[in-house]
Amino acid sequence: MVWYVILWARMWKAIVRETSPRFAECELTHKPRVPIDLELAQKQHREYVDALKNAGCEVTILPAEKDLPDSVFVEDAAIVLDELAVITRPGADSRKPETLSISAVLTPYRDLVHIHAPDTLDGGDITVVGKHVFVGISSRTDAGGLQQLSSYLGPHGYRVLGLPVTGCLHLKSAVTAIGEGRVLLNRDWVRRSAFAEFEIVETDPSEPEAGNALWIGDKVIYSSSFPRTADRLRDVGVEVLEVSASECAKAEGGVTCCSLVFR
Ligand code: CIR
Repeated sequence: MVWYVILWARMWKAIVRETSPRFAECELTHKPRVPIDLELAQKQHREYVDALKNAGCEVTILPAEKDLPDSVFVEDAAIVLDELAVITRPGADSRKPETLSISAVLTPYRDLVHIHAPDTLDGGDITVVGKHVFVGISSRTDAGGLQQLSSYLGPHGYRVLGLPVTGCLHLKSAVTAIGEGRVLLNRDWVRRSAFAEFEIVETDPSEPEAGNALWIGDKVIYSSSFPRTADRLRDVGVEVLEVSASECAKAEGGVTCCSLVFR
């Protein structure tokens, strides 16, 4: 019994939410609105859940939130670290109610703290590399959100650094961790020098949106839309689990956006 509890505690957990039937009404900032195929989006989401399982996650699937078009992007509602979970206050008004159900599902796993009004912060703006927490200052995350996050994480030994995000929605559209001390980044969207102490893999210049990868243990879940950058990942020994993510991309989401992954 004791061993079972220890093994369970070490297991990766992933929280996802089924796609809203109103997904096509998603927020858009940088991309033009193009038709989203809801059935295909739902199929791709199931494929994504399978990839999470293949990467070793125990997956909790929340039911769709009918009236919250972007709620499949659970990443924006919380930041889950070993020590605590921070419930965010998303920058887009249509997304603020998404945090309610995410608080409830995280309660058994972590102590929760909250980003309070008037400040805002989206989980997609947070890239964690070890004890370094990079915070994108974007159209969704403001300086006050950064300050609140710093005050929560500083006492746990995290170094929190704000970085301007240009050209894309969130910091994680531009840079994500793909291993211990290793990042994948698009140098046109984020300051490369901020990551100088890490090993850097750059996105292929023909694939600007390729900076978003979901690292879980010894694997990376990655969109099949970026074959050139996927080759670069394989070249440095990363095991890539490819998923089709075309419909999320139309809503300005990537592979990290659709889950909260933690142990
Ligand atoms: C939004 O604009 O909020 C959504 N349409 C896309 C959010 C993607 N989330 C993420 O990158 N973490």
